[in-house]
Amino acid sequence: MFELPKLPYAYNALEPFIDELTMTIHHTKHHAAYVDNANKALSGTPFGGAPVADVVMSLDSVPDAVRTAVRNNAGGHLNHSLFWQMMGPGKGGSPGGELEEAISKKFGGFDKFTEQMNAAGVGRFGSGWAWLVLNKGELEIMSTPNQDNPITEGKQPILGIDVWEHSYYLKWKSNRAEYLKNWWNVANWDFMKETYVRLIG
Ligand code: MN3
Repeated sequence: MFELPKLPYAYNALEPFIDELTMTIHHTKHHAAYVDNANKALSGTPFGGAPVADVVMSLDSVPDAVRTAVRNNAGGHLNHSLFWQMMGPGKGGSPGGELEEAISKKFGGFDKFTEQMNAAGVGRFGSGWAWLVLNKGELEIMSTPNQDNPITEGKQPILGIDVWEHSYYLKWKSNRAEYLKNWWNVANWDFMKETYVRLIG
């Protein structure tokens, strides 16, 4: 059974970039619903006690009857569990270290990287995520629809930004580009660097 993880900071901690009401609803309603619905879909399947990343990695083996529900809700649980850790109060700036070197080399500089991530987020039609992933050892920017996570296609997520309207609409209204521009002020690079170093280990 999955459980809703505690938010690692207060609901108002990411102000003014992400507002308290958005964070409260996003965590206590949206994420909580993904957890509940994933538990319902997986009960009675062999995946009942499996870690959420294992489930999302093995969607092909999930019974047909519940596969779509698992894809959306276990995916939503995994994505948001990562997303809360990818943000933090008093964060932002650039990653430094090996991750920044790799980003600069791949994308032609850190600013070019954030521009391309923002473009991936703005370009995602409807709901989804913009991602920085490792694909066969290479950094890559991509986006996914709905609650799909890159691990389903064998890519390792380093950073994911939620571009569902529920993640920005109360504050930024229809301006997803402005939300994305401001999102970098809460980027918790310590978490992304830890992930990167573990993956390239
Ligand atoms: Mn969301």
